Amino acid sequence: MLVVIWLITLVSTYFFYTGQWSPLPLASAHGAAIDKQMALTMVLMGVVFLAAQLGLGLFVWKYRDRSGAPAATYSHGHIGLEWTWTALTAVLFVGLNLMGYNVWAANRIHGAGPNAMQVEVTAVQFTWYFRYPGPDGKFGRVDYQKSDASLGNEGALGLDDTDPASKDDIVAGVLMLPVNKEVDATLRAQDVIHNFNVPAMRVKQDAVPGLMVHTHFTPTQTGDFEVACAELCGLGHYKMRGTVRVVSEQEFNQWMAERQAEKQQQ
Ligand SMILES: [Cu+2]
Repeated sequence: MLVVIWLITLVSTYFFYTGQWSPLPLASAHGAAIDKQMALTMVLMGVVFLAAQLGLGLFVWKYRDRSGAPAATYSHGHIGLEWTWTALTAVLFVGLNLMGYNVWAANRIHGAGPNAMQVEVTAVQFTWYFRYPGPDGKFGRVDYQKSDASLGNEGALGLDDTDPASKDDIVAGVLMLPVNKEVDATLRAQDVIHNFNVPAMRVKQDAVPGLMVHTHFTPTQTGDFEVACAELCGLGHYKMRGTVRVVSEQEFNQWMAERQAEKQQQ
């Protein structure tokens, strides 16, 4: 028993220690603070975990059944010890909470900056649509009664083409973003609760039907990054993946100009 407990403890600690269970390489600006807070939590909790599990193994071994051992007696505990570890746990939890508050507030309580690029992210069983407001900076109206999944993109969102603001809206299946530019994403869901999770960017936010939920981040690396739905949303949840493609500003502007040209030809 001692061997099993220690083995599980030491092997799992080893994987964390060597970084094999670490998050993906960071690709966003705000993520550094999250990673720092996470690392601190893992180290503190790791020490507690190691001490508790190694101690458990030790006691299992020390008090194993032996012939001639004295009969077991019931212990009423030790008030001093109880107080000590309850207080230490409280200090640890409250302390980590206070330290993490600024990290949380920067992303969840304070909104995006005034120059952030507006993008709308719509989650629907089991895919993602990304909409850009176009040169007018305004998203056109969407009408769920007009939405038809078989049409894809604009049709799937139910974009109302009688609304002038919708004339220059671009809808894409891949989230194209320019590097080093803050993004203010408005999350929507058409059916059930989904979750817009970009692990490499440390972005994870629920998309809730009937709500416009904002989240903001700044990509710092170019390349393709996975979007995963992180809320169990039905049978196809496992394949509800998307892509964030981060490119140079110039490439982004060119892509956007091409989409606009296509749109205006329609
Ligand atoms: Cu989903």
